[in-house]
Formats: sequence, C-alpha cells, structure tokens
Amino acid sequence: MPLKVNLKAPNGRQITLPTGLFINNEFIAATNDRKITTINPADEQEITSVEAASAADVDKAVNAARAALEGEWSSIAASDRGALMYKFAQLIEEHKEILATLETWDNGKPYQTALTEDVPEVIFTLKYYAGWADKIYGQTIPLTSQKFAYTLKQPVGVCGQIIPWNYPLAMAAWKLGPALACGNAVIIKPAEQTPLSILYLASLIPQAGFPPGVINIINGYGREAGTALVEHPGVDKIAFTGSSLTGKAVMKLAAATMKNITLETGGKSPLLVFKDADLDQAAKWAHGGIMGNQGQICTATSRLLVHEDVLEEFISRFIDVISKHKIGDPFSDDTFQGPQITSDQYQKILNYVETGKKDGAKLVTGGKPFKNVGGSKGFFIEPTVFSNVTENMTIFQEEVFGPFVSITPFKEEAEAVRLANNSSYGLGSAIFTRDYERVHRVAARLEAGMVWVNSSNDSDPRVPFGGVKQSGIGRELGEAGLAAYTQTKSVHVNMGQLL
Ligand code: TXE
Repeated sequence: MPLKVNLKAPNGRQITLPTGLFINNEFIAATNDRKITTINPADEQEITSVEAASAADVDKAVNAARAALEGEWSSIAASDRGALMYKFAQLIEEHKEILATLETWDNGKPYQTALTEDVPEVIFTLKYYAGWADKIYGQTIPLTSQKFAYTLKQPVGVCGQIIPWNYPLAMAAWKLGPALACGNAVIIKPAEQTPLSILYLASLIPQAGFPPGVINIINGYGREAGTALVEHPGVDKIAFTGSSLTGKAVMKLAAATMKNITLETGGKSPLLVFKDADLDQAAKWAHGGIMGNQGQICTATSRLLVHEDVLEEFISRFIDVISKHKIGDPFSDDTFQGPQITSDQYQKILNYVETGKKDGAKLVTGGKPFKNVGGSKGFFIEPTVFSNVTENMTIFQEEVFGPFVSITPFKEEAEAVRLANNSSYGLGSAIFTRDYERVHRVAARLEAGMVWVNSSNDSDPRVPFGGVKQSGIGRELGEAGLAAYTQTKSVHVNMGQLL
C-alpha cells in the first residue's frame, strides 16, 4: 500500500500527503494494522487515515534517534545546525498555504488565522532558535592559582515530545526549536485528533538537510504510542503539552526511569478589569483571550474578574464585541470562530453550560450549539458568557476549553488578587488598569507564569512561556526554553601537583 494519499481540500487545494510514520527520514508503515482516521470538525466527514505507531514502532524511532545522536548529528558544528533549522523555516514559508490548509481542515481553526498567525509563528520560532544554536555555551570558573573549572552545555539526548491538537504545528515548533538548537534528537508524537499537517511538515525535513533520525514524527494514540514513549528507557527526556490529568500520569510513568521532564498543562487564567481600565480595550482583549482559537487555548483568559462599578458597562461592551464575530466555515475569509475539535470536546463544553446553570450562574448569552447555515453538521458552539459566577462554582474552577467565559465581580484590589489566585492552575493572567503602581503590585502577587498588562494572550518566541501550580513545570520559548534541553557538565581542571 502506498504510504501517501492525494487529497482535495475544501478550499480546492490538491495535496499529496504522506501517511506513514516518519523515522530515519523515511515514511514507513506501522508494524500493526492500527490507523488513525481523522475527520473534518466543520462537517464531520472523514478526511483520511494515517498510520498509528505501536510500542514496536516507538522502539524503532528511539533507536533511530539514538543512532543519530551517536553519529553525524553530534559532529555537526553548532552554526551548521542553526543553518539547517533556518533552511527548514524557509521551506515552511514556501509551503505555508498547504500547511495552513491542512491545519484548518483537520483542526477547524479559521484558515486566515492558520495562514497569518500559526504558520508564521512556526517560522519565527525555528528562526529564533536557529540563531541560538551557536550561542549556547558554558562558563569558565577560576578556583585557585592551580585550579579552574569549566562547564559544558550538552544536549539532554533523545527527547520524546508529546503535543496536543489545539496548535498542532506551533506546538511542534515550540518543542523542535530549542531541542534542535541544543543538539538533541527528537521523537514527536502528535495528537491523534490532528495528525495531518505535521506529516506534511515531516516531508520537508530531508529537504532541509537534517541527517536521518534527528527528527522522527510518529502519529499514534496517547495510551499506546504516548505511553510507550514515556516508558522507553532509551528516551532521556519527555516534554509534554496537554491536560493536567494526562500530565500527571506522564510524570508518574516517567519517574520509573527518572526522565528529565517538562510539562505545559491546563489553565483557568484570570483577566482583571479595574475600574480605571480602558473598557473598550479590556472588552476587545478579553474577547480575543477567550474566543480566539474557539477557546481552545491553554492560556485562555476564561475567568473575567471585573470591578463592580464597571461591571454592567464592561459586560455590555464585551457582548457587543462578541456579537460581531462570525461563526462558520473556517475556510471563509471573514470567519472568526470555527468548530470545536471533536464531538467529545463539544459535548464537554455543553455539559459545562448545564453545570453553570444548575449552580446558579446567570447565562448572559450563548450556551447552545451553533447551527451552521445550510446544515446541522459540525461541532459549532455559540460564544457563551456566564455572569454572577462565584468562586466555589465548578465553572469558576475547571478548564472548559471552549468559547465559554465566566464573569465574577469584585470590590477591592485585594479581593481581585485573592479570586485570581483561587485556582489549582497558574498559567496566565491579565490586568487592565491605567494605574502603573497597581500594575506592578498586582503582577508580583498573581500566582501565574505569565502576566499581561493591558493585553491578553500575547505570546512571542522570544519570551518564556509556562505555568506554576498545576499548569506545568519548566519553561518553553525564549532563552529560558533552552534550559529544558541542555544539561550542564562541570569539568574540574587541576594544573598543580600533590606534594
Ligand atoms: O488531552 P490529553 P485531551 C486540556 C483541555 C481539554 C483536555 C482533554 O481541557 O479539554 O485537556 O484533551 C497524549 N501517555 N488540554 O484528551 O489527553 C495525546 O495522545 C502519553 C489543554 O486531548 O492531555 C496527545 O498527544 N501521552 C492543552 C496529548 O497527550 C498521552 C491542550 C494531549 O492529550 C497519554 C490539549 C498517555 N497516557 C488539551 N494520554 C494545553 N495545555 O494547551 C494522552 N496522551
């Protein structure tokens, strides 16, 4: 059976897509008959099936990565490693329309977003880390007149990278960039909901010139391929992005072989609107912060905490912004909101609507499936806003991961900070105020890995990203992201003689 398929996307684009497991720079068949069948969340139609890795295939990928580490890859000069990464980024730029098409078709996100935000982010991230490749070095530490020490920043080794479906290409780039810059070999396991765009990305890897085994991409199910990767004794590190629940399971499993681990998990990020805030700006950023990407953002500002004096006015402006956003065909240029990723996620969100109502929150707008023009297919949900939400309610505490936001009023700054911190999560947080003394006072007290001042969900490859509490361990992006992919070796040098 040929390991490729000819597809015609809903926007008319013809794409020849490899479907195999990408190991040693080749697309190969899985050792069992397992397949992943992926569907278009906008019309629930099957797109195609791809190979799904078994534990035996994971083993093949690990062997390939290890051989690469022990072979050519470790002798390539750091500057040349950077050049390969840069070439990879340039190839992605050349193929951006196909990559964005696959991303939209498989994930449901608006094509314009995939083309002008997601794919450019992939390119920027790879170029940014390409620049770091030859700037990663240790220190020289003078000790006595006869002794000194120096440190080497060495790659961690074989890195298993497990990524989610909300930003399939961008999540791959966030993990590939620092890992490759530091000289590691990688095995990426994409999410089973979105196997397609990364297969096309994989086809560009040999063209970029990476030696076989440096980057391996194996689609597969979490329970099977994901678990096998985490358990494998030949894997030195696991970098995981996904739910807190799975993150904890991964951490437990990784403990058996004491793997280096970084986790980027869930969130319930607050956005604080003080009474001196620019309410128009607050409403617009709050909208993007929770309604962008169908609300499927780990840093989504899903809890709006609003000073009671401006509550009514804020809600009215917020609803006004929401009412202007268009829901529907993700391939239409003016669509802001596409479908949720799967029927399970769609149902999970609708269940939270019922929970919110039952717990006594006030449904201001939405709360129902959105019926698309011309049909009832697709996992579309109306943007949903609950007010009168109190901190003990489930919808205040749990990650919904949809276009679903809760609004809670506050009276005092201290109360706002306390409410913001009343969460098991600690990923992002946003503050809207014109008072810059308050900005720095509150930013320091928020239990979060990131604070946005008069914005929400700003992210940039140059700036560290990650969470505290049950939102994760370690940082991605920026210089801080390199720490996750290097280990420090200390070399003690004695130039004297024992008498
Ligand atoms: O996540 P999982 P799911 C949150 C969000 C969402 C919920 C469930 O609230 O509603 O998680 O989503 C792999 N060993 N986020 O079920 O299970 C899996 O194959 C190893 C937040 O999709 O965490 C996929 O590649 N790997 C989030 C990845 O883990 C396993 C993004 C994520 O899947 C595994 C996504 C196992 N036992 C969901 N089980 C964010 N932080 O952005 C699954 N996987």
